[in-house]
Amino acid sequence: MSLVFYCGSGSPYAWRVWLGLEHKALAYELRMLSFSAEDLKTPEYVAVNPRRKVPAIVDDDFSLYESAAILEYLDERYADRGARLFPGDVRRRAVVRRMVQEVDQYFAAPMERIVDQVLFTPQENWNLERIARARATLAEELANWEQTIRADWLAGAEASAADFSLYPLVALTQRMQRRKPDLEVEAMLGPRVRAWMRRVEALPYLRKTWPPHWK
Ligand SMILES: N[C@@H](CCC(=O)N[C@@H](CS)C(=O)NCC(=O)O)C(=O)O
Repeated sequence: MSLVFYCGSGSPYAWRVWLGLEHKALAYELRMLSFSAEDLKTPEYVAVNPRRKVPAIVDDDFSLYESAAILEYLDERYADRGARLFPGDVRRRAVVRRMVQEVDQYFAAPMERIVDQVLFTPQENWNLERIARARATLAEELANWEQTIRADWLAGAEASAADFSLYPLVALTQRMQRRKPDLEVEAMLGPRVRAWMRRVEALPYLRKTWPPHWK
């Protein structure tokens, strides 16, 4: 078996796959691509992911991109390894899939709008109204997650793809605050979300997957 994981430091989508690989205790080769060196635009990488984004994996002769699909693939292909990312029970599995969708549909979009402004736009050109609208949406979403959490993990007693999808985006939101302190991210985090974050941060492999340029 040869499993190659193409990652980019700080990408929340790549980070979820990294957490998934570690959770399942899979052996993989990490290839950390550089956005600034344009590694994602090389013909070799475009052959793996024509959308020129991370993450992607190559499992022997099979390439796959899109982080949510990768998590499902890894869990099914390596069902007998490590812990599950999606529960075996059909209804519980449907709930985890729903949560991953909710993260991608409702949390990721405003997060990307903030990243686009705060990280990739010179400060003098920031659209403060756009940032404020995105922040308000994130605050609403975090309030929803605060209500959703009823156990140790988002979908119950065990960590799942849902936790690995949401956590990197919340961590990235906190990171944005370093550039724009009045985002007041901490004010958006309720007690259950905070306790959940501490549980994710206590996972033995979390540090290993921390974005290298954040360390
Ligand atoms: N829906 C994709 C999103 C992947 C994505 O947007 N990756 C970003 C990094 S966070 C990327 O590679 N961007 C490169 C670029 O736009 O040049 C997934 O879930 O895998």
